[in-house]
Amino acid sequence: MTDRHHRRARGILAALAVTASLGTATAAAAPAPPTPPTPGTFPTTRPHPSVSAACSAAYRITKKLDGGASWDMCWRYSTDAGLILDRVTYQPPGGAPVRVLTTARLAQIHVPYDDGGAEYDDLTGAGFGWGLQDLKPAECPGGTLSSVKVPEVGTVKGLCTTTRARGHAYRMASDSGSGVYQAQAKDLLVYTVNKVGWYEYISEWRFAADGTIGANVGATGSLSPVDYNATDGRGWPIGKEARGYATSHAHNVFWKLDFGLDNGKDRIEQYDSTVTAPVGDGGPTVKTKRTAVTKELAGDAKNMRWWRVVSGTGKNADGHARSYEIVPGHTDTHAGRGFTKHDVYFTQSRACEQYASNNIGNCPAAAGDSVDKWVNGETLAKPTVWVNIGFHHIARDEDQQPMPVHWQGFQLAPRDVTAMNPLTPPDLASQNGQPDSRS
Ligand SMILES: [Cu+2]
Repeated sequence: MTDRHHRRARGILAALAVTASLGTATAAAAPAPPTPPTPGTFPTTRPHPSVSAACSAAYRITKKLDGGASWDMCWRYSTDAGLILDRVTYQPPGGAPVRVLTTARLAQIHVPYDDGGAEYDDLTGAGFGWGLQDLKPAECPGGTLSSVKVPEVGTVKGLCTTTRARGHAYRMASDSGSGVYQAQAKDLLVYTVNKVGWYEYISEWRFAADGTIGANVGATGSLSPVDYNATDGRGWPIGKEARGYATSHAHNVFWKLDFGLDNGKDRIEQYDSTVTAPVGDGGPTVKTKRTAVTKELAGDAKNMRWWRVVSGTGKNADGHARSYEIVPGHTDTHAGRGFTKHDVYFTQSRACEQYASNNIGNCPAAAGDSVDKWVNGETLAKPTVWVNIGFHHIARDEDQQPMPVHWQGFQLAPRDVTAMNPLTPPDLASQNGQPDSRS
């Protein structure tokens, strides 16, 4: 801990974490043999055999949401990554199941302090996985708490699966009379709470009936009590008068997404739109350009720029290639490290490339141990997507005590997964291509 550049393990879990980083990533549940779908989990439709989840009932999450859409996935637990979701499959109402993600999980929470004195890799260097918290039923309202076997810790009632209202799914006034087409939606929520030192991270996945996926991490718990030395201007006074300077720091959260849309080969596309000033009597014009991302890329978020993952095999009923768009939430991109400098990384999938920094995937010595090093010109035959969302945390008086949850994350929005809004009511189903002009 004397070397200021050394990545410190922190808190009471430090000793455990050191043991852990010497070991291998361990899933709580050994891969279970494929089992037939549990009868009754899909009230009206049986999952297609090729996309049914290959896990036992205890490690399977299936939910049919209001409006008739279903989600189906398997979960496992790693003492490094925490919760891992596999074979995430969306089934629109009346349609066939669509495999969206092969595997999705956190890939690091990197916490550098502004004075350069401390820098933590919470997943692979500070015991994130071992810090899984027991949840009380009240913390999982209306849902189910599942038991998670955490090596060296025991069984933790740590996984909540529930639904939560999110308001309107859509609304449209009818063109005849005073009718209104509207639907109130509920999302499927899957979350854990992991304690790392004084922080507690709520790691949440949200699955909407319209096919949207949300990934968010909420940080709560308490500010680190050993980092109250910011008299160098790199903090914020949170005690009486000008005392108790909590040191500012960043939480750079990384997710690792392996898609396999429709069980096929994915490709990546980047879109950029440029806006011109008004020309003559006309208005401003906008031109949108598509760039195929065929080689590994460290991508930077930019105004009017977005990326999507496109299926190489799957098409919707209109003949359009299915895709998911990456929709980042607010981010503070931290320029301090090669792996935090960029907002997305697309790398050729490799078994040893597991964590965005402080990688423990046993890559060859020359391979580097962070995601930026793995962007080295390879062709993206099987892309892995890394999303980096940063939060620069300048503490405030309200952060004590406990600290209110601050959230950071992104969405995966379906783009042409179905030919229309999957929740379209039957009366409007004919309006594909052009809305009814009477409206
Ligand atoms: Cu913080």
